[in-house]
Amino acid sequence: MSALGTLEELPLSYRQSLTDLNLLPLWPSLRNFLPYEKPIRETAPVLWRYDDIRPLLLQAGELTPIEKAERRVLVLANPGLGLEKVRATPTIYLGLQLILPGETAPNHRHTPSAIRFAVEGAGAYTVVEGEKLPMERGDLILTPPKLWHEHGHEGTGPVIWLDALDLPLIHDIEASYCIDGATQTLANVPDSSQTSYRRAGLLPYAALDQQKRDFPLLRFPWSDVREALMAYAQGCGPVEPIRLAYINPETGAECLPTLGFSALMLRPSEEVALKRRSASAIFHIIEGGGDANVDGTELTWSEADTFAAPTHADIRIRNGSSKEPAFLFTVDDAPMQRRLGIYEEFSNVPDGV
Ligand code: 1HN
Repeated sequence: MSALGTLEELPLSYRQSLTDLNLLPLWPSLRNFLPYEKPIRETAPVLWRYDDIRPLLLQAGELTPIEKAERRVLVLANPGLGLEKVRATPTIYLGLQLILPGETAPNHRHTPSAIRFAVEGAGAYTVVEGEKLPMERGDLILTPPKLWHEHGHEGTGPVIWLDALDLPLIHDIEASYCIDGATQTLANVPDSSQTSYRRAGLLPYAALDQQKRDFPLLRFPWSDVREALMAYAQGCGPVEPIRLAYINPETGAECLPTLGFSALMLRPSEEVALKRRSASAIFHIIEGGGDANVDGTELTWSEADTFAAPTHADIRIRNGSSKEPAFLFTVDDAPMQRRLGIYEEFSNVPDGV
C-alpha cells in the first residue's frame, strides 16, 4: 500500500484549472471514501436521557402552539454527525413528539417511512389510511411511505412518543417531500392488530389466495410483544439473546423497506454482547435500567432513554437489576442494507455470549 498523492503536491495553477471546470482529483480523498477494512464512522455512541428532554418538551408545549409546529418535536441529533444534520445515525432520524389533550396534528403523507413508539401518557392515536391506531405505552405504530397519517389526543395529560424515520436517506437522495390532506374518514372498527392479525400463525383464510400486502399490520401492541418475549425466554437457552423481530404477518419480511425493528429482553443481571453488524442502530429503553458499552463508550441508561450505535459497532448491554427483566426497543437500517446487498454480520462475537 503506497501512500496516495496529496492535493498539496499538485501545482496551484493545475488545481485552479480543475476547479474552474468543476473537476476534482480522486486520489487525495480516495481513502476517505474507501477506507480499508471498516467504514469511517462519525456517528458518536451517544445517550439521550428522557429526564433531560421531558421538561424541555413540555416547555415547548407552552411556548409553541401545535398550529405553529404541525408536529411538536425535539430532534435527537447525533453530535458526531453535526446537530444540523438532524439525525441520530447516518440513516435514522429520531425525535420525541408531544401532543396535548384535544390537540390534533394534521393529515399528511410523505415519501419517508416513519414509526411511532409510544413513551408516555394515554389517549392519543394515529390514523393511517382511515385506520385508527391507539397509542398505548410501548406500542409500535407504522406509518409506511406515502400513506396518509394524522394524530390526535382524546385523553388527559401529555402524550409523548418517539418518532423514527428514514428521513436522512430520503432527504440526502433529494426524494423527501410531503402532501397535506383533509382529515381522514375513520373506518369504525378496531385496528387490525385486534382483528385480522390478532394472533401470530393465523391469517384470514382469503389472504392465502390474494396478493400479499406490503403493510397489512400497522400496530404492534406492547402488551402482546411483552408477553411474547416472556414466553420466548422460556424456550431460549441461558446464553441466547431474547430478541424478537417485528415483521409483516403476510410475508414474514421486515415491516418497512428501509428500517427494521426488534424488542430485546434482558434477564435479571444479564449482559448481552451483540454481534458486530454493518447496520447502524438505536436502542430505546421500554422498561428497566442498566448500562451499555458501544465501541468503548460507557452509557448508563434508565427507562425511556435512547442511545445510538454506529455501523460496525461492538455493543454490550447489561441489565442493572438483579430482580427484574429489562426491555429495549431497537431500530436499525438492516433492511435498507439488505436491499443494497451490503448487510453483514461478523460472527466473531456471537449474540448472547
Ligand atoms: C412527520 O411526518 C412526523 O407525522 C413526525 O408525526 C416527525 C419529522 C420529519 C418529517 C416528517 C409525524 C417528522 C415527520
